[in-house]
Amino acid sequence: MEGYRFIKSEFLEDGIAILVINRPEALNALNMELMEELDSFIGKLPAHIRLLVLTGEGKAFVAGADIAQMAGFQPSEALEFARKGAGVFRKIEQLGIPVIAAINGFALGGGCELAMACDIRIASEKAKFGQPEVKLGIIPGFSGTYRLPKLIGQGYAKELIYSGRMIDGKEALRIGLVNHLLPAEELMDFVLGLARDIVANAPVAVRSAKTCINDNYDMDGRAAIEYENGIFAECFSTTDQKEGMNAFLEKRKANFRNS
Ligand code: CO8
Repeated sequence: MEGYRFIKSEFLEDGIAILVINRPEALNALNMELMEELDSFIGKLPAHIRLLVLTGEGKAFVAGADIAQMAGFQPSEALEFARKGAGVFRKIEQLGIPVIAAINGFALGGGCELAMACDIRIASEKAKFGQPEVKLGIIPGFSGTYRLPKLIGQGYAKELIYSGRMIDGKEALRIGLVNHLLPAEELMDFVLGLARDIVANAPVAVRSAKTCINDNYDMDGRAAIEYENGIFAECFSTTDQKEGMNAFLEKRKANFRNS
């Protein structure tokens, strides 16, 4: 898509889109304009796109919110920016297609929070992670205090948020912040391989699984299981369920239609 200053994109033939945060001179720091662009891009994703890969240009994924822009904020402006960022990240989390963060470099503060809003995180060995906000006299403001403990547990999340310590990919892998760690030159091939595996599956089923996992997060166990039962049953009203099962029984490759 054209007309953006801080993001660029590529659309691959399998319905895979790559969104690159492209402000390398400031290590892809998120300012309000960049956040608006992200919001607009996500809102205008073409209907045939089945999966989005998010990555950064240069040596950073995203090195956080733009400190130069935030420095003079009044509380009301900080609230507006925090709500904007949290809202955009929530839209990414709830997008009807999977989103993979290909973490090529620094993922700090708002950058780590952006990665956590994605469904799957795959990192290069050059990546570094952290929530250094307390070093700046603030706390995570794009939902980091909500998502980090859910992802890696309260104990480790508190250690990282209170200390502001930067961790490397190996540690991020060990604590479950990322799923895989790869040499930098292999990152994109690995991510696209996984992306192609995912888009080969029934799109409605992948979308339903995402909805289920996301919504179950905030439910109690009994409600979550009941909710899953309902969504599972709905799959049986789709042509893709019939196609998937018939293809298995007829020993052929399924031809899914996203319906
Ligand atoms: N904001 C603005 N500019 C940045 C940022 C940032 N977060 N990160 C890097 N830059 C700029 C640098 O100022 C520098 O600009 P210039 O060349 O004009 O001096 C350029 O990018 C290159 O950076 P460095 O020279 O510092 O590169 P190094 O390789 O030496 O260091 C680091 C890399 C360690 C990543 C270092 O740049 C750094 O510490 N950056 C800041 C990291 C940080 O603190 N991030 C958290 C920000 S706070 C946040 O994200 C809160 C989210 C919630 C907000 C809620 C809304 C109110």
